[in-house]
Amino acid sequence: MSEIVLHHCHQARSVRSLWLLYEMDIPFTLVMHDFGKELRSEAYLAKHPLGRVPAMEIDGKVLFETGAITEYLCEAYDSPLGRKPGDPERMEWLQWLHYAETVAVHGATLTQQHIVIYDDKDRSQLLMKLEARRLEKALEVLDAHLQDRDFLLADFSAVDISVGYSVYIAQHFIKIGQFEALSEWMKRLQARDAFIKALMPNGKTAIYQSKFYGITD
Ligand SMILES: N[C@@H](CCC(=O)N[C@@H](CS)C(=O)NCC(=O)O)C(=O)O
Repeated sequence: MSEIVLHHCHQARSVRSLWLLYEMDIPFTLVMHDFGKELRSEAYLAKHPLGRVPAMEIDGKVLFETGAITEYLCEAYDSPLGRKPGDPERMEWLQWLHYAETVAVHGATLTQQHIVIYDDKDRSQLLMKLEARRLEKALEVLDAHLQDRDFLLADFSAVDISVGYSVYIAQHFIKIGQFEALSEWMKRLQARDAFIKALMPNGKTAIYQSKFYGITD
């Protein structure tokens, strides 16, 4: 069995890896970081050259990028949450795995605009509007896909985790109640023990202090 260490910040993309580890019931060590300067320490930059989370140490080697971590863990542990080459759902599994980042980048830009930049004069209303609209369109695609199914594939899989985290972030900027199938899917995901555990308050500062960040004008 591999020795796994996950570097994580509360509510950051590393939630995907943490949630997956809990779903897979794999033993690991969790190293929590504060979101901010701590990630730029020399020690952490040696693990992730951009000082981002997650970084996962696996038997002394470091792997970063949530998509790669998801694919690696599912393969290495032969998990039913993955879809191996040759599986009829392999193509769709890969598509949603990467779509998770298409959704997340809009959430990340909006996080930067609303939260990381704290002086109003430095924010761009235009960028916030544009990104909120692009995020909404990306959610529309998910809602349409989820019309007649409970999960992105036939059963719950690792891609529900990857995309689910992106929608968790999106909820801070877009009212997802307008998307019925997407909202029901999110409720199913948020009720899972592993999701609840991965997002449990843990003494570290939350990135999202408010439930919703709207555009002011
Ligand atoms: N595509 C990467 C994105 C990683 C990423 O940007 N993580 C953010 C948290 S959501 C981060 O660590 N930001 C810290 C920073 O930029 O200082 C992945 O999926 O792992």
